Amino acid sequence: MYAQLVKTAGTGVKTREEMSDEERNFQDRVDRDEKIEPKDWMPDDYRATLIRQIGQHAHSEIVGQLPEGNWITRAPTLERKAILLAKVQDEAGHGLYLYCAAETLGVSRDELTEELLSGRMKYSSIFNYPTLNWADIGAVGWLVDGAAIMNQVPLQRTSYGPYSRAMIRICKEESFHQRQGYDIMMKMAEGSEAQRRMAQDALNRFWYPSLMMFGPSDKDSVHSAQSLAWKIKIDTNDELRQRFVDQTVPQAKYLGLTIPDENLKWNEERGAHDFSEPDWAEFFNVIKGKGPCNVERMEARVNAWEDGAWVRDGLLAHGRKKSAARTAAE
Ligand code: FAQ
Repeated sequence: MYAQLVKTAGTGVKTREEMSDEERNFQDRVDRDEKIEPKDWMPDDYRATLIRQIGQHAHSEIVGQLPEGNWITRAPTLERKAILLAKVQDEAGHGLYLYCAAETLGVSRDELTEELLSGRMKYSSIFNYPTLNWADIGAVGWLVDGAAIMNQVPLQRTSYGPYSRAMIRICKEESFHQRQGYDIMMKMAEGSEAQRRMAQDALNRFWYPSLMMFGPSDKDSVHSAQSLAWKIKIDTNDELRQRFVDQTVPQAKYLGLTIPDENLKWNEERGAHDFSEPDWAEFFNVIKGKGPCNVERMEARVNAWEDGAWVRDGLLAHGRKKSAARTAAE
């Protein structure tokens, strides 16, 4: 169904004159900030764009468990282990809310999973970078969850009702995630010289990949214009990236760490920081499957899907048996 929709989806933002009556009524509802609900009429391209974005977002939450899950058994204290475990479980929950939101658009969770496993659907570029040591777990919480929140808070106002409601629940949990990461960074930054160096090294490696999470620069963003017109997205990629930099610079300063960017400075005129763009060639390589951990992440998902087949088969067989018994009793 998703593949069919993508094939039929048009390109370019239509002017009001180019819209059909249905499309114009739909756009008016969006402009009035009315939520669009699953049974409402919607353009095919709106549906396809939502399935793509919500599906990729759900996959990111699930794949995003891998770099941190790797550290649950190696957390330095029982308390840190319990906190990380809770955080990683939250990410699984976020994936499930989002798959449910996507299902309301007529696509099944199995279909979305197949799209991921076949490589046709993406997940966030950030999860293709390795977590090499405990400081990286701090950097993921501080920077990756920090970037995720920056993107997700406005998405609470997205035009599609089920996505918006999922985001409200998710955002409540994300702020705890960011806080636990910053807390790890504080401990490392005020620890021994070796710990401080680890914290700085983690910031050095995660800074630019975190900036990439917001997507390509606005001039290269293919979906933004239409997604903004439909209020699927509320802000552009560059607006959110700028907000993230402005929020994170004082946090790094408080930790006594240096953001790895010689061009980073406060611009009085703009009332915002000037900063260096990430290496976009690296970004496009990563989303094409050529990042440091793409193969490993996909192998983990394929194995999880195959290893879970007996559970799905068992549940289906149980469901069939129950419905046969119900039919016989009627
Ligand atoms: N990675 O035209 P645009 C989390 C693709 S939060 C991979 O600008 P759009 C929490 C894009 O899909 C992370 N691909 O696209 C957590 C498109 O390719 P396509 C997830 C990317 O959609 C924390 C092409 O580039 N958050 O997981 C990326 O308008 C810690 C052109 O780009 C969300 O998904 C990228 N970074 O804007 C979990 C938020 N950026 O599909 C565990 C919802 C772009 O045509 C641990 N999504 N691409 O083949 C969004 O807000 C948007 O989809 C953007 C991209 C802003 C990500």
